[in-house]
Amino acid sequence: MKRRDFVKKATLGSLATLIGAEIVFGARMPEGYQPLALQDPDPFKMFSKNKDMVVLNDKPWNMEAAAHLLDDDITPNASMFIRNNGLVPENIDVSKWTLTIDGESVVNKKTYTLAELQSKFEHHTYQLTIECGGNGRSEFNPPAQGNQWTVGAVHCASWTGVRLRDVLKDAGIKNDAVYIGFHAADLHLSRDAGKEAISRGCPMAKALQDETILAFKMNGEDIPFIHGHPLRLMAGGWPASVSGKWLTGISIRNKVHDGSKMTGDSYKVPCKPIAPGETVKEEDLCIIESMPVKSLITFPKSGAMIKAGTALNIRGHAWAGELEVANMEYSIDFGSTWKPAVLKKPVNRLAWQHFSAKVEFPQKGYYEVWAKATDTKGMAQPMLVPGWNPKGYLNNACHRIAVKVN
Ligand SMILES: Nc1nc2c(c(=O)[nH]1)N[C@H]1C(S)=C(S)[C@@H](COP(=O)(O)O)O[C@H]1N2
Ligand SMILES: [Mo]
Repeated sequence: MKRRDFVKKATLGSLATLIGAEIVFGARMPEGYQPLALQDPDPFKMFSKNKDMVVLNDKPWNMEAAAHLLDDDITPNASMFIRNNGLVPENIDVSKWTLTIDGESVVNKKTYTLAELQSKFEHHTYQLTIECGGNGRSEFNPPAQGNQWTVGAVHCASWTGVRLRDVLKDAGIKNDAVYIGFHAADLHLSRDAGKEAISRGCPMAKALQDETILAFKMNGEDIPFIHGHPLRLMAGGWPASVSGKWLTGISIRNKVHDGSKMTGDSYKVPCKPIAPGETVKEEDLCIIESMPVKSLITFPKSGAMIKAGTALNIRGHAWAGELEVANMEYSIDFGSTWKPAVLKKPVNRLAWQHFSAKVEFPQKGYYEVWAKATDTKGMAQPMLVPGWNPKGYLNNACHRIAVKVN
């Protein structure tokens, strides 16, 4: 619940707890009045986020990480970006939470409580990379509307839950099933209960993969509220918008799911490349599926200063949607020549991979270190911003940091 909404409903006692002191003349406050101390919601405290995170929007809440915050192998909550399309759910009651499996292509419509889901199906834990389709949008020219993500709308936490496949099979999948769509408890920005903030999905083949799970734990604990507590669909390697938070339902569809943000130009790119600024017809747009190969230098921070004659140990992560990263390289001469970095295998499919390199600089001066990943199909990250598209999706250009050698 947002602090503003909470304040409206809170009693004097709970207000005092939030402020951390007794409100001495509290009984004389006009009804509904918000004490000044609580008028400015602090998203860093509210969502337990690192102070270096950047707030892109507060209605809905959108926050991004900086590259150096993503240095951990397993992303902690404090550094995970937040992307909301609507208003976060109010009054979550875990004991009454249910998940309904329905749709044209379900054999038996079924509703499960959380306890049933957890006791009936086997548990699995996977580290899963999810990246917002719009990560990197801020670099497109002409600019694209939407949150101006730089590089920080990606995370790779460890998620525990049950396989979506096991649950769908328990309800029964008809032969004509082609897609699933999720339903969630957050509210449309208009607060119109008849509209869903977001209801996306994926083809059956993705829904039935081992790693596609209904998660109830993140990094070994309850999923943080803002990341989808108490239940979240996790579809690693695909645009993060498929990974529905606050999950209440899955529809098995006999056609491509047509929920909110599945239709129109949402999460779609031109099927064939277009010129920057060109308009595209809706029928020439394709739904984004697996995300493209990409990497991030998480150490050091851009702007690092080092002494001449010392080597710099850089490190970071690389990922490639449904694929693995096969090769990792770096350049200190603006991409003219590349040297190999050390690249590790993923801990499981769809988890990002760690890389490191010992970088040596020939003389004092200003350098940039660029990092480039190549996937198992031979696709490499472009050095500059790739294919312009109206909504600014899929910018997987090489990440770069500035280094000064003194
Ligand atoms: N219910 C619900 N699920 C959602 C969203 C949302 O607004 N509501 N946003 C989606 C989008 S666009 C992204 S990028 C990811 C962000 O996940 P995070 O906030 O845990 O980082 O959640 C996805 N799942
Ligand atoms: Mo997103």
